[in-house]
Amino acid sequence: MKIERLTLREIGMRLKAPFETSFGVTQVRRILLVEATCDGVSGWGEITALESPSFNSETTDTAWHVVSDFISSAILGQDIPHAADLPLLLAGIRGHKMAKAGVEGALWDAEARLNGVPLWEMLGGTRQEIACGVSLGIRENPQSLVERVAAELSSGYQRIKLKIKPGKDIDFVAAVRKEFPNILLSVDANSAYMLEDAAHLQRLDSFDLLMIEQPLAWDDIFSHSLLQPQLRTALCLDECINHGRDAETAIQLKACRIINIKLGRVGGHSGARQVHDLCLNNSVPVWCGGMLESGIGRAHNLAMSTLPGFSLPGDVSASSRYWDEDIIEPEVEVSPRGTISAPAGPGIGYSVKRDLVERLTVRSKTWAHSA
Ligand code: OSB
Ligand code: MG
Repeated sequence: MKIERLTLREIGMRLKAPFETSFGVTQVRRILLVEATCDGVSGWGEITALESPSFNSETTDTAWHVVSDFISSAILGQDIPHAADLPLLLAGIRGHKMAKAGVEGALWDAEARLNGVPLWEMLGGTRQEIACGVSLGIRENPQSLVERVAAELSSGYQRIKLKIKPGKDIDFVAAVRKEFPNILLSVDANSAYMLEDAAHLQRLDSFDLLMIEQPLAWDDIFSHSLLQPQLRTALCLDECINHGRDAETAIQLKACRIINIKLGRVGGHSGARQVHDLCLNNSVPVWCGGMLESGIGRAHNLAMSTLPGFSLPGDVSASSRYWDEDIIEPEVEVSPRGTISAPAGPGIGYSVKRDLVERLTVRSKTWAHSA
């Protein structure tokens, strides 16, 4: 498949409500979309970097720079057998996994469309529908969090994840657990604690949580391996896992018992499959994380979540929880049972609303191979 044309664009999308994590509040997303044309067919990908380097070291602007100044020239006019071969072309560019993942996503969509098959099937997906959970931002007080949880449960979501940080943790989790004794409940600290907080984190053991996600530093697997034996609750790593080797390290060190896979963080579908396969072989459950994506990123997350190792509900939820109007048709919808069906159409299985994308576009650049 020949990579003939690449368009990079930045769109601005306003979240329905601000989303607060331990590292800050997000209200307006600056999202980069990638459209790649291969053998005359175009595919779409999303770059999931945030606006600031607060989750990992990438940002919307670093990804713009890396795609514009390095990735575009490395791939334009290249003929590769499969989208999965992209990492080889980009081996000379270190890091910048989210930038690479957005481009790889566009190639996977294009390849699946060229073959006339759904992306999820091409990836080796085995489930027709995926189990969905929600990630709830930090709230002002426990009572408003409990109300939010009640609303999500009544929509059918199968697992509730609460964002926590020091000072906004025990009371919030206790209130939710008291009101809902039997739900699947987890917490995500986004690296807000230190190993010295182990005794404090042990207090979470009494709430029968499914997992505690990424309590310690974003780049420190070793400290998690010292914390895990001090807790009854399973740890889950998010920020720490950037490729198969990190997953291997975490599993060998027993730094966690569950791994969250984010397409952007691990560099795209091929990196995600490596982490997935390794976890499956080691009986470590995985689930799909989210980065407040538009419908394009959401559709890629859905496709990935159909792989057999995704045995826990992920953070992939309905478009309407985030956006007044999403950029895909139909929007991502969740059944009353808290599931999303894998689409039957080719590629990501959703069509991109080009008019809306155009209206939301802040800047764009196109590279075409002439020959
Ligand atoms: O750590 O999972 C995270 C959002 C932005 C950055 C990091 C994270 C999150 C979420 C939201 O938890 C997941 C989503 O609903 O997209
Ligand atoms: Mg997380």
